[in-house]
Amino acid sequence: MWIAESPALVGDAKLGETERERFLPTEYDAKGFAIDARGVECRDLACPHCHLRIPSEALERSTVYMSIVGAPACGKSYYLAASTWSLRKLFPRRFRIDFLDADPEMNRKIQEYETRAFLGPQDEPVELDKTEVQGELYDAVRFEDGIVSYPKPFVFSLSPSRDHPNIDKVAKLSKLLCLYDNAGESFLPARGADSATSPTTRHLGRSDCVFFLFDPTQDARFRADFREYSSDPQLDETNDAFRRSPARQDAVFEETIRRIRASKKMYANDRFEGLLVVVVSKLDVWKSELPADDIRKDPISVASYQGNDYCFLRGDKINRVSRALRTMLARRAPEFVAAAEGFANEVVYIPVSATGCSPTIDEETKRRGFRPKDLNPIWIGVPLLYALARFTKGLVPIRDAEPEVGEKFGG
Ligand SMILES: Nc1nc2c(ncn2[C@@H]2O[C@H](COP(=O)(O)OP(=O)(O)OP(=O)(O)O)[C@@H](O)[C@H]2O)c(=O)[nH]1
Ligand SMILES: [Mg+2]
Repeated sequence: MWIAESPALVGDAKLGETERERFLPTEYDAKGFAIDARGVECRDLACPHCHLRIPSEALERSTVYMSIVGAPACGKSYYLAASTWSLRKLFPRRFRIDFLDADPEMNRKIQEYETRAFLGPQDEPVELDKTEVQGELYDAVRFEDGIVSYPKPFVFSLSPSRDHPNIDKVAKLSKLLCLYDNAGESFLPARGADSATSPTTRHLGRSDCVFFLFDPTQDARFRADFREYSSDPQLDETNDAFRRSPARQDAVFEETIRRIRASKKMYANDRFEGLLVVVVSKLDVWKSELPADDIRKDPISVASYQGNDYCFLRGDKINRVSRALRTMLARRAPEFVAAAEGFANEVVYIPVSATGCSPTIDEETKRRGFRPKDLNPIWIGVPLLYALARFTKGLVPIRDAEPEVGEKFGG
């Protein structure tokens, strides 16, 4: 459907009286854009089912859905904000990929997260709010049978820049990337956490890739060991200033598997065909568990081809860290590793820190959080880069070694 442009055409049966009118056009201009009942050319599109706005590029490009899953307070919102903020720089600068908001209005909340965490007064601690299960991150749609509350998606458009090595395949390589920031409560095994009237996590059924955020600081077995060398306040058993999940992370993971199985209509012996990335968060707290040299820098190398420098992901470095991280997890949470590998054919373990440092409390103002000037994320873009390298062959190059001099780049 199209969204009327003329200010006189307001009101929609599903979205309410203040929304602009949705309509099926009968008249178009020479470029194929609809003309509304008042003769005004329209630009915006809406879904014919729920009437919510969709980015116009959705008609021309395929969409890759990726789900970010995890218990309350495991670091999902921080992960999302820090990774999109870092990829906005990394994609154009190093990978020659344009990474833009497909619709700035739809991505407003994520821009707010980024601004708040990274661009505010540099010396004052700030904290991102807990994600709520209702409110501005949801759209209410009135159907005949009742009101359904949909989580708002964040949509990014990805396309090779003019100097990308595979620019000749621009139509095939350009994608929309759709992500959601759910509240951890929506993933808990509780009645009503996800339902037909509140389909908060149904994106799981669509996802090609699931990022399960495992936060070791939420597990007493890890906390006990980490306390020996880290003073992060989240490790302190007596400090109740920091939120903790009411459910164990393996229970959240089991519930996630159950929902994916149900919505993808999988049989008991079927395995998940997509990619499961176990993103192990808050790496700044426990980085001494991994070889320092392996995580000091992003696993990205540069190669020269026909006089230009191109960046590519180092699959071998990511796999090496994944193996070390798997060992570290299996020692303390073997049930989680077994469940992950029993569910998906392909599992990769990637450590990240969204902040690079621990939260602090300002002595004077008593404000809690992170000072923007102290933020220094570690490996934060890697899970998304890796997933994109897997799903859009040729957009983000990945290799297991430096290429030979003059070897054709890309592919
Ligand atoms: N040390 C450290 N702490 C972090 C990091 N990321 C997040 N935190 C802490 O973890 C808390 C929870 O992070 P959020 O991103 O809000 O967690 P969430 O998963 O979005 O939580 P819900 O919205 O309740 O589902 C934050 O307030 C931070 O104090 C990190 O990279 N390192
Ligand atoms: Mg959140």
